[in-house]
Amino acid sequence: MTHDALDAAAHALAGARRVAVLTGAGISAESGLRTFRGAGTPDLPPDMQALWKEFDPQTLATPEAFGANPDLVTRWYDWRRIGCLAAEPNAGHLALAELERRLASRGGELSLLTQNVDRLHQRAGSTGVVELHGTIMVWRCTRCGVETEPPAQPMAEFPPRSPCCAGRGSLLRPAVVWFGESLPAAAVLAAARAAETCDVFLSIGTSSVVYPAAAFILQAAANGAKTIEINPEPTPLSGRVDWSIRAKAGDALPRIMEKLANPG
Ligand code: BJW
Repeated sequence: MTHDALDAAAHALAGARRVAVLTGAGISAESGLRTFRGAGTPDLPPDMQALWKEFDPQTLATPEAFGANPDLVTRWYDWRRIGCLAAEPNAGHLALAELERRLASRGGELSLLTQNVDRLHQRAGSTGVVELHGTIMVWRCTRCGVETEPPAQPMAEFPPRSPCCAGRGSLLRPAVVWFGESLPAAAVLAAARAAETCDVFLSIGTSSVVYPAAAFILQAAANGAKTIEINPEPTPLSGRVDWSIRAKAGDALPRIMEKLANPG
């Protein structure tokens, strides 16, 4: 990680009033949760390699997959839900919560937009988190849409029957956004507003290949914001940001916070 990019990021954040942050699976990697894509490292054990290297998104993360095999899809999501519950927020999540408090204390504002479904930002103390791809912690009835938060142990039956409309053969599905599904309208609106009005946009731990989430940083740049990417690997948008910090979020974010606290 170069000091230049870290210094530039800290300098931009020190002068910013409105900051927008987009996070992806990479920020939770240091909590032990697997990313979907990414180079990974050969020394990672098989059960920590990127999910889409072991599993096929077409048979797990689409409404068609759920329709064809709800048993398989709900078992897979419940397995991941239990993994998320067992994980703890890491230094990257905690630094973002600290940045939000720091900005608020001087009249500024941080909008945290996440593609993650794991709720680790909220558990780290971030508020008003915009969940672009929903959350795995909440499941909803396929018939009436009523939402429920399953208890913190594996579900008892697969596919899970909906408690409200079970008599009518309806199921529970995770309240996540699958490929081909629309993102929650309120989340897209909040993200677009944050991208349009921010002074600095930080993109952290995302491969920047899934849309519309990947487009928000471009929207921010078009509106004059300074843009920063934190990722150990390059992404298709690396060449379009002001500063690329090639590091793990859990290393880079605490160091940026240190520089903000002790400028010079
Ligand atoms: C670290 C690190 C460390 C590792 N520190 N970093 C425009 C163009 C082309 C296609 C489309 C388009 N607009 C829409 C589409 C279609 C589609 C899409 O984008 N497809 C592309 C893949 C080609 N988008 C959609 O379908 C979206 N819906 C939509 O647009 O509705 C309107 C519409 C409908 C119908 C037709 C057309 C439009 C919905 C997208 C839903 C995505 N869902 C998933 C699953 C969620 C549920 C679940 O958890 O299972 O969301 S897929 C998966 O990818 C998940 C993630 O949120 C999402 C993004 O992944 P993310 O977070 O970037 O993670 P990774 O794994 O990809 O990257 C991790 C990164 O971290 C890597 O770069 C590592 O290097 C890095 N890293 N360690 C920092 N320690």
